[in-house]
Order: sequence, then C-alpha cells, then structure tokens
Amino acid sequence: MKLGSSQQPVAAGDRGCSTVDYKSDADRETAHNNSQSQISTSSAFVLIFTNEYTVPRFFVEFSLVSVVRFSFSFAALLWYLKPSLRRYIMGELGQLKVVVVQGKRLVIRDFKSSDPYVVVKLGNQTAKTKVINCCLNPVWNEELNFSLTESGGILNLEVFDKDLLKTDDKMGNAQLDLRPIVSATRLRDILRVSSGETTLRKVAPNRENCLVRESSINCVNGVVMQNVWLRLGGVESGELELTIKLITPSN
Ligand SMILES: [Ca+2]
Repeated sequence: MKLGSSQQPVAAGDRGCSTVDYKSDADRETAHNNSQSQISTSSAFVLIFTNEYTVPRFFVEFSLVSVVRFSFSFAALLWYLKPSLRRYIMGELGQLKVVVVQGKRLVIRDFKSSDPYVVVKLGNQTAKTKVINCCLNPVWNEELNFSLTESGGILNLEVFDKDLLKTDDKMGNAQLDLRPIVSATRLRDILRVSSGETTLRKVAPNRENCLVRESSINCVNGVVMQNVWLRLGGVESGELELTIKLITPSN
C-alpha cells in the first residue's frame, strides 16, 4: 500500500486548524457517515438516559402515592372496625371501667344525714356519680369509664355531700393502686385464660393502701376484675365498695 493512498485522513497541521484533508470523496463520505453514526449514538444515549431517569421517577412517585393512599385506607378501616386496636395505637393500655357500687356508714354533713356523691379521678380524667339524697348507706351501682395509659396509675376517689346554698362538704377520700390489676392482666395473657373464673392474685390490706379487707383479682370469662372495699380517710367513718374492670385490646 502506497503512503498517498492511505485510508486515514491527513490533518492540515500547517494551517493550524482542526480541518481535515481527505484524499478522496470516498474518504470524506466514510468520515461523514462515521460522524453521523457518532451523533446518532450520542442522541440515543441522551434519550435512553432521559428515559431511564424519567420512567423510574414516574414509577417511584406513583408507587409512593399508592403506598400512602393504601396505608391511610387500611388504617381508617382498622380504626373503624376495631376500637380496641385504635386505643392500642393511641398508646392506651386499656379501658378501665369503675363501678361505684355502694357506700357504708358515711358521715353526717347535714342535720341528720347527707346527700352523697363520688368523684373519681384518674390522671387528668374526672367522672362522678349521681347524688343520692338523705342517705348514709347509698347504693349507686354506677359505671364510670376511663382510659388507662400507664401501668402505675392511681385511682383517686372523693365523696362529697351535695349542698345547694353552700360549697359541698367533704365526706372522705380514698386511693386505689392500679398496678395489681395491670400485672394480673399480663398474667392472664401469659396463661391465656379466656373462660371460666380464675383467681389471678390477691392484694392484702396494709398501711400503704386503703383496703378494708383482702381483695381478689379474678378473670371472669376473659375479663380481669377486682372488687374492693376502701376505707375513707380524713373522716370519722365510711367505706366504699368498687368493682374495677380492665378491658385491653386482647379482650
Ligand atoms: Ca347536703
């Protein structure tokens, strides 16, 4: 092969520019085709790159929206169908039902009797019973509901004498530690007790609590409940009977 008939183009270095001298029209056409091919390849790369960037982003956005929509729909459905699960999500340990059963030997705050009612507090939640007029041994049998959000809650009770023309008089107070019923409920879950009646634990009276006598915590058909007699403090006499039930998400 002669040097002058080489298929490679010769650069015009003497003219100090980037133009290329071709020995024949065929060389020029070949170079043009190569250039067009490179341009087409670059354009295709850009298109592919653009598509690869656009398509996944579209799918990602679509997927995220779908996941969020599905999550909200699922949560709303559960919220509607399962109140106990709703309470669990809200951080609630359970629902505490306090039945204020009756009072005995309450103190006199009027001339010969009193008009007692009970105020029950758990944390910042407050509920009270109706007033029973002229009675020192009232029977309320009234259920008050609370949300139990911590395992170490204390139930506070105060008895008052209802008066119309002056501030209601105090008729004593008492407290009930809720830790025993919470621990008994955990024991029920461990033992998987769901039917019949089972005594889970007993709480004895001592200087730390207001119990008049020993109290049993039983599981009756899956519901953990405790019946207590509490001695009222700050007064000469008086006792309160309560039944508390702890309803948890497992009920
Ligand atoms: Ca009164």
